Amino acid sequence: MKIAIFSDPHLGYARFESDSYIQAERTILSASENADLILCAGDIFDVKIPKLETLKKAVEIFKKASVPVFVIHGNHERRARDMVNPVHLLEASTNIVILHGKSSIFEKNGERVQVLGIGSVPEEYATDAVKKTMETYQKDEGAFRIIMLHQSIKELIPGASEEISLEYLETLPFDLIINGHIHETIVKLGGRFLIPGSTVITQLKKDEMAEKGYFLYDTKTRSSEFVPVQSRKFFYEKFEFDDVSQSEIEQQILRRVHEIKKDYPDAVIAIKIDGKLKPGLTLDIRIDDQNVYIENRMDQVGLSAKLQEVKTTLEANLSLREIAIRELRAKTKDRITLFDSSELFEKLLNGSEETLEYLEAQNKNTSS
Ligand SMILES: [Mn+2]
Repeated sequence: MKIAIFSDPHLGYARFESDSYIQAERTILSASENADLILCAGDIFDVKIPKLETLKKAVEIFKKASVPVFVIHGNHERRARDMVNPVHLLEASTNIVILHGKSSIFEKNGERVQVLGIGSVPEEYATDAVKKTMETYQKDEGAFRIIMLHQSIKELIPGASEEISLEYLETLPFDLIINGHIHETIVKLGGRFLIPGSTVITQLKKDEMAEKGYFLYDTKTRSSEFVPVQSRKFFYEKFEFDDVSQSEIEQQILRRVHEIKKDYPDAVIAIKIDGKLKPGLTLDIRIDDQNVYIENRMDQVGLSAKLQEVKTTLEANLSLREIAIRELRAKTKDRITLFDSSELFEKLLNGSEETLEYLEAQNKNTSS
């Protein structure tokens, strides 16, 4: 049997709204053609209460599925117990089946697939939720068994602690473990654990340069292939400058943007600028293109230097007032030498009038 697995279409996602619809529809159409069953691992919608336009689109898109579709809800759709979420509405209007804490069997040509779904729960409850569900789970011995989740995974998130672990999931009696939530395509446990990733760009991060699409899993060979779905190209470009002027930066960036646009006119481009400007300059780059996003980190203290600064501050056990005065002193260093930073800080605390009086007095003192 062939099973198509996709996730996180985030229908209605504001920044790339039409992409979210178009790419989800292409996924459903392609999956219907290639698979006997479609699974969607949550975050079908971007928000808990989508606008009517999005709901209508979702119904139209999921109605195009010509094979059964099993889904779970994601964290973006999760609402309090007994409340209606948008996936419930989609189930009431189409043929999709929601699996939350329950399993369903799909049978074709004498072959059975049993899918257990557990929709998103807060991360700290994920392991307990799975354990609890397993207590009542009726394992179908003769079926190919799948569990589908929408959670963070301990081993995949740096610094994670309470998240459910791959180590635990691996011990469960399933042939295939599917997870949503993480928007990047990931394969683990020799192909037994699959994260298809999102079908739309949602974060302007480097990972998003990878192709969007779905997994096509073959239960006979117990292997999968990633089927790309035509989607908007994303480029993540990093620039580093040293001792340059604003116009040099602008020129270089524009050259690269034009180069990309020549091949992909509607590409989304994220540009990260790092480095140092010529002394005394500040960077104000604006590119007149709504698909170009600029992250300006010029002339900022490097991250490690910043961390060290915070550490030193903590160690010094300074009061908020002392920290503020120190910051003010650092900011005004070499620029304002006429008065004392801590004195100025006190005046600022007392209001703008007093500050102005103080500055004027200082000015008179020095010019006379
Ligand atoms: Mn998501």
